[in-house]
Amino acid sequence: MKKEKPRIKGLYAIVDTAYVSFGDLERIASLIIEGGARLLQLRSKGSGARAALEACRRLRPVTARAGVVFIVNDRVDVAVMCGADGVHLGQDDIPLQEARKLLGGSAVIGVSTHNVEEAVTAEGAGADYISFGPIFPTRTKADADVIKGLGKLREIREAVSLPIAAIGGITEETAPGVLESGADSAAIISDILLSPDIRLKVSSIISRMEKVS
Ligand code: TZP
Ligand code: MG
Repeated sequence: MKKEKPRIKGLYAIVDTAYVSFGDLERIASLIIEGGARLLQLRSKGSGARAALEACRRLRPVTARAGVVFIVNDRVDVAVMCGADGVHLGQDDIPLQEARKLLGGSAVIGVSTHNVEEAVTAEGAGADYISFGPIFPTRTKADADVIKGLGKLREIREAVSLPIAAIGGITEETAPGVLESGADSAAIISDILLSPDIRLKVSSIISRMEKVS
């Protein structure tokens, strides 16, 4: 029987090597998974393809054992080589259609969007989900677009029907409001990775999100 494609929904945890050293990736990913996350992305900006591949090859078994969807940021080549479930593409990365040819129809492909036009284009091109943000101010992404707020998120919700992962400055406290404004998922980096108790933080975020979804 054909495996159903995972749908992007709930907490989308991102492990970012700006906050986690390469040697600590598996331990942190395991805590996030123990906290209940079902979606995990590796984001390793500027690390070099070889280090990213090595990191993904270590994280793939950790996520696979737990049945957690594993998505690689930016790099289609690394996603193919490590057998990830999918890739997340920025507006300047390889076009979605090309990524689809390399990864196949069953891969989950997400695209970063910042306005209605990009969201509609990504949907038309066959994205499985879009991210939209930054919703709130963030210190994680230096070159982040202007802050969108929840009002713009509602506009995106009106414009497309594919799953939306809101991103940027989202915390345990603000994640429920993001869902109430039309997002299917909240992508979170620093509120998780800077927490002194990552497992508890993840489970608290999830239980708050479950109350509104
Ligand atoms: N894209 C838009 S904002 C952002 C990315 C990758 C950073 C989100 O990180 P944080 O720490 O959850 O604000
Ligand atoms: Mg990118």
